[in-house]
Amino acid sequence: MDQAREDWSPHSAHWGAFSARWNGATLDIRPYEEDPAPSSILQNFTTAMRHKARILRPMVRKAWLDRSARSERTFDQKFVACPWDEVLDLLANELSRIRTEYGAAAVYGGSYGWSSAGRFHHAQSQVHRFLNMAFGGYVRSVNSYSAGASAVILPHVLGGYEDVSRRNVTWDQVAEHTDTVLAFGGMALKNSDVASGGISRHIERDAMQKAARRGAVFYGIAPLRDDLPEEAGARWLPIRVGTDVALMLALAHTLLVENLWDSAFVARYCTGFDIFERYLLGRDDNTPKDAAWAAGITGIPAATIVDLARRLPRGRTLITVSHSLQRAQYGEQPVWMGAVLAAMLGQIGLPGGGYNYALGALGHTGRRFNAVPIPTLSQGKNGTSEFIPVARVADMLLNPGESFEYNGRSMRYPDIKLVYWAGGNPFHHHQDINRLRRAFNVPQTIVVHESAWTPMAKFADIVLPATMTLERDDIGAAGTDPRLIAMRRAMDPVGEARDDFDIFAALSRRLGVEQAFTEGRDTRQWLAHLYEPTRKALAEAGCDAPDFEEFWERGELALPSAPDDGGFLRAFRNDPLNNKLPTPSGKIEIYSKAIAGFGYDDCPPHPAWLPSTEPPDARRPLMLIANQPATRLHSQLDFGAYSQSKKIAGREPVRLNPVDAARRGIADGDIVRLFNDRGACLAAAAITDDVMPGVVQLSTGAWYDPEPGAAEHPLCVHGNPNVLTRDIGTSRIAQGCCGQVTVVECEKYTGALPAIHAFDPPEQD
Ligand code: PGD
Repeated sequence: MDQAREDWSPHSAHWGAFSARWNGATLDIRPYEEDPAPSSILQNFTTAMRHKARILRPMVRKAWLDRSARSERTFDQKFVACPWDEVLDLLANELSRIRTEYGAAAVYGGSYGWSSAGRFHHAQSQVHRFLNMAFGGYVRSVNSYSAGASAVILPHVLGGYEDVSRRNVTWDQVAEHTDTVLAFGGMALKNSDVASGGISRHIERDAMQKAARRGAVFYGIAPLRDDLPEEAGARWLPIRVGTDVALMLALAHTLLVENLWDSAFVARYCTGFDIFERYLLGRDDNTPKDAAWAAGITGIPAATIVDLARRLPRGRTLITVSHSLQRAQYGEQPVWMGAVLAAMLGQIGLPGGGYNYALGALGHTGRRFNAVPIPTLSQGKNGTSEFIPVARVADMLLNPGESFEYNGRSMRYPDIKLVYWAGGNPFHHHQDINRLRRAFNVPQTIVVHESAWTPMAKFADIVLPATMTLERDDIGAAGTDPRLIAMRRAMDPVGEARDDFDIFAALSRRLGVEQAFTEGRDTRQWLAHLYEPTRKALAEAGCDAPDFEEFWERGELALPSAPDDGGFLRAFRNDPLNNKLPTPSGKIEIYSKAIAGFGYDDCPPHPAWLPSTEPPDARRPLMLIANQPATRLHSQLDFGAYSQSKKIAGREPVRLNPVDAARRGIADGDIVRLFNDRGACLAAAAITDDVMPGVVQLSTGAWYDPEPGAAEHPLCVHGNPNVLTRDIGTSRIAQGCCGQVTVVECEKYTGALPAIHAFDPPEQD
């Protein structure tokens, strides 16, 4: 056991800056003192560092080593420990074989995942850099599981994604100017607790409270009451899952027919309203999208919709649409329609008004950008042009050579022989895990760097133990956070764990590209090198700009913020002729000729109501919301103290309404089985009227724990909702992930309770 330490080490995680000190048994955590609302997720670190789930040494799947007898990968096969030198030789040979036999386009290095906050030991950047230098490239992925649909549709409609979500309305503007916030999908604090690269101050709670005290009214349009924090004093409008577009259309319809819309704004700044207007009024389909029509779809009374519409033009109104709405089939539609509704209100570009897609989705949004660059590791040049939209990974592996559509292009899936993953957990993040398991049985070899025995590590062939963030030095920084943090190592690496960088440096040596990969620098020299552009920019701006050693000694550095100028939407509003939007028309596209040209019936050329092709029915009557967890980031540190403290008898809680619970004879704390045609999992019932009737909510991130045995659809005994979700693209335009919602049934589990093995290491030979 490591010796207790006296010193506190400054550090940072995606969920906040903090200091840490090893007390000989656990880690003491002290949140960053200037943070007004530190995240409880920090407490996961306390017990995590020496947990049994940590990977202690390199391991190789026995069945993979014994190639002649290679069987299907399963989660209960044995692993063999392998010394570092041997495993690196083995892997270097395997990489060379794949490159010689199949070329770089046979390697999937998409390796999606959040990994840890440091800007140098960022696992995804490291693996991409390595594959570019050592392999001539790899098949990459584009977009994210967070914003798969919006990242594609928003550039068509408003000419950008970053500028609409991050460089737009700030929390200061909301606190000062906004009168009404219409939050589709809410703005839950558990989401803004997190910002990739780190965050020194969580400001959202106080900003919402300040606005509410000034008289601003927040409407939480969501199936869950707590999608907005108590401090917002919100009016909750429970809405049937996946029907927000119908409500938005009805609001637009009322604005139009009661002449409450800003026709001058639409005429000056938008294109295509006339075509959309025909749809809204039902000129061609005899279905006016009015409040009565929407009431039948959304479950919100028509009078409530009309009253809400009448309120919107009074005062400063901000429309927000959360990521969750677009992580569903046809997820492009609410993102587009939110912009159209805001355009009809004519406030886009005004302080605290208009449209801010995904405000509050992360701690990056609603803030000013830094006026200086932050450290970034160059990933080199990818010599392979092939890519997939990130959530199509199982499709790709299962269907090599098959064609698919993406954003107006017809493309083909590559034939993948080797998968290299570092810093992500697809058996947490991907949909329809039973299908994913089949897909990950296709490649010849799977390599994973991990710090813990996640299900992805247990499904790999070669598993290399990576250090956890607190076991190495790094720099924490985000483009919208005013602090650069010296992330000092707080303890020694567990077992034989190595930094991802050191693993890739050793592999590069074997492959003859060490100099290209390391550029002759060790970690400390890299940190100083990456720090330099920030220091230089600070000096040029006349700010405090210490050299690297001094910054490291101090532990943090203040970064100046750029002005709160409203971004390109404000500039466009102020001068639309000289500051055209980067759309084909230079305006807000209510109708898109480009999208019309794609001819996709699952993404028409103006926003429209497209009902899900898998609605609830008598067999699967409940809508499951599989949202982001409040007790951890995704699946990271699910074995940590805070995440564990919120489980019920070790299983993930599923929240359901008392009406649905009573109908099924389920009591608080009962173990229940959630199921549909794709799979089943156990979870523990938490009964609450914060969840509307007809809805159950099970957050993502409980590590997949299949009951042992050969079943094709094994029961996950721990509570991973992705055994239930649908693995389809949002539409042909974006092919985003649809993990947020699915139909299920829920019953009290009466069988013998299977033990939870999610955090046990695999058996060793
Ligand atoms: P994490 O749990 O953050 O999930 O998916 P993602 O794969 O990012 O996984 C990160 C992994 O990196 C962890 O296993 C951690 O141990 C490992 N790691 C951390 N630091 C290091 C390091 O330094 N080196 C190495 N080698 N490994 C490291 C998140 C994804 O899930 C996202 S972003 C979203 S938005 C989606 N959300 C949903 C959803 O809402 N609903 C469903 N059903 N599904 C989703 N999936 C998506």
